[in-house]
Amino acid sequence: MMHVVAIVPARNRVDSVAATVDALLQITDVVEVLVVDDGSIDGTGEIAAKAGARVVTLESNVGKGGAVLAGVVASGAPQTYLLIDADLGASAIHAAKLLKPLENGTADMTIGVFPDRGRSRGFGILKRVAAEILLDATNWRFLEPLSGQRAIEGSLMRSLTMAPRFGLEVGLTIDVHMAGGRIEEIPAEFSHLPTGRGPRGVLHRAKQFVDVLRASTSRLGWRGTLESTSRALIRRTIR
Ligand SMILES: Nc1nc2c(ncn2[C@@H]2O[C@H](COP(=O)(O)OP(=O)(O)OP(=O)(O)O)[C@@H](O)[C@H]2O)c(=O)[nH]1
Ligand SMILES: [Mg+2]
Repeated sequence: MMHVVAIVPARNRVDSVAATVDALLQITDVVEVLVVDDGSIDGTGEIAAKAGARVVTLESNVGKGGAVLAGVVASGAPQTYLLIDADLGASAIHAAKLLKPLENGTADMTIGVFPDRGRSRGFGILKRVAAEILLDATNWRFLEPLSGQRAIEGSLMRSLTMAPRFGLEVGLTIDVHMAGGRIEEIPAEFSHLPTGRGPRGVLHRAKQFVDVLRASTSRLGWRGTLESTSRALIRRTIR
């Protein structure tokens, strides 16, 4: 049996956080679910606590990377972390699959790959840019470079510097690779609540874009980031 702490960064997810917590608590190795309430104004923290999570409350919004770091700091020293988005709801139960390779000692970080139908209905451009950045950094083409569903070996996670805001995932992949960690993508039957293509979705993507480029620039330099990004964008126009 492993000793797993699940960290769920959440901002205004009163709609889905309770079901997410509930599902994670059903996973045998999960000893605690830590919801980091990042300046929510909709009662996310209260409902998460009612569902059985320990809640870390951040008074004002610090962003996903900072919230996960706050979770790690509050976590003690578990053997393994699960990072799970608050909008997974009941499908968070499938996070159990992410733990297997760590339990077997064949990976240091696993990344959950959504089934096609559960994928973001975003624009795909950011995903392509992130995939290209990670290809250059790691020599591996990731299917789901932005997936926030991960299992990570505990001491490795505690040794890393989290990239701010939505740079978190790209930063983690680069940093785990640089630290010599083995990374594996695992298909899992997750589903989430996509932001979609409306104004909120566009704003969300724009913010994510800036954060991903920042995470890349601070790790690979601006020249490398520019190269990967332009290659991803040019390929998109040619197709
Ligand atoms: N800590 C923190 N978490 C956030 C913030 N914004 C979003 N999140 C959380 O990050 C996770 C992913 O956010 P989503 O809005 O689902 O983003 P996404 O899945 O990349 O976007 P879509 O594919 O469009 O759904 C969820 O658990 C959110 O609650 C924030 O400002 N701070
Ligand atoms: Mg989502």
